[in-house]
Amino acid sequence: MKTTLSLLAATALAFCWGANTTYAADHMTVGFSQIGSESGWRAAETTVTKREAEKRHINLKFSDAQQKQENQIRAIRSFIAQGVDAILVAPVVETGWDAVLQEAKDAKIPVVLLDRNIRTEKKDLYLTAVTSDQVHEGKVAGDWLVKAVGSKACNVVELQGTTGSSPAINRKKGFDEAISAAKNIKIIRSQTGDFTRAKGKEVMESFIKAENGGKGICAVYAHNDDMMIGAIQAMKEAGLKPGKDILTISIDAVPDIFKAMAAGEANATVELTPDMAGPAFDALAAYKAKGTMPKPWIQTESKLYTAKDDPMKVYESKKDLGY
Ligand code: GYE
Repeated sequence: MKTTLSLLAATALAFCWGANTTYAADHMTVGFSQIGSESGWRAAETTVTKREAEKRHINLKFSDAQQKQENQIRAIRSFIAQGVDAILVAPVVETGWDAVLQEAKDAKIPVVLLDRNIRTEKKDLYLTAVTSDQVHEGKVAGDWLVKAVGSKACNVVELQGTTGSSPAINRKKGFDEAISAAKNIKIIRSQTGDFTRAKGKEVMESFIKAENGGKGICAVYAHNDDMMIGAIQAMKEAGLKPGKDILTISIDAVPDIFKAMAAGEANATVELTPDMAGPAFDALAAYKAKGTMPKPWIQTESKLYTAKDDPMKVYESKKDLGY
């Protein structure tokens, strides 16, 4: 009974997306609304997306929104007007997408979300989302810190990602859950560094100033490595020893965090692959060619790396991953 129902639902969904239209699986024209290049990871995602499109003979129309949602919405409308075959969106924040994604749906243009999610009541506004489990990433980070500090009292400062973005919301949630049972670990300051090195450095400077020159800080949790790299700079300029006096845990596993680990200035990171476009293009090709409905969420892996994992070897290996 269940199978029939899900088959019916899939067919209905496929129909409303116009899967009955025949498309050439390759030589698709795909519009990509990218957030910007706020971090090394985001730049790598763009590189990989362009490379994967080329490999698949996909005509990619790329738009850089410079971190602004209104630029993303404008780009999506332009893609719709151009009659592209599909649209990729990395949504800068979770909300405010219903209207423009409804326009894409009405134009029978499938949308795939990359690396971030949206919050909407209407579940059929996108074909699938290719993202990591960001709550899990925060939990992996928190679990590492709980193990690293043992029963020692530990005051943590947190550098949050972009306000209102799914990774910032979810990575905070997961980390808070992981440390909730450890009464000796407390987040004493938490502020957005907007996923950038510059803002991460600036906010960390203010934390150091507010916490007796950093003496009150036992660890930094940053929602991405780029903010951590900025924070490491701030700690060193204040005469502190990041990775030693103050533990560091962040997310993305970009090459430069492994260089910091090799120098004894960083402790751990949770890996996020920059290759979200490969699975997205594969799902789109199957959908266009055969009407195959992908799973609503294509989840990417999250692996913990620490300074014990031969950081320079990992650093070298990152060159093939779009960095
Ligand atoms: O961690 C960060 C980028 O959306 C999960 O965005 C992505 C995050 C990533 O700015 O480096």
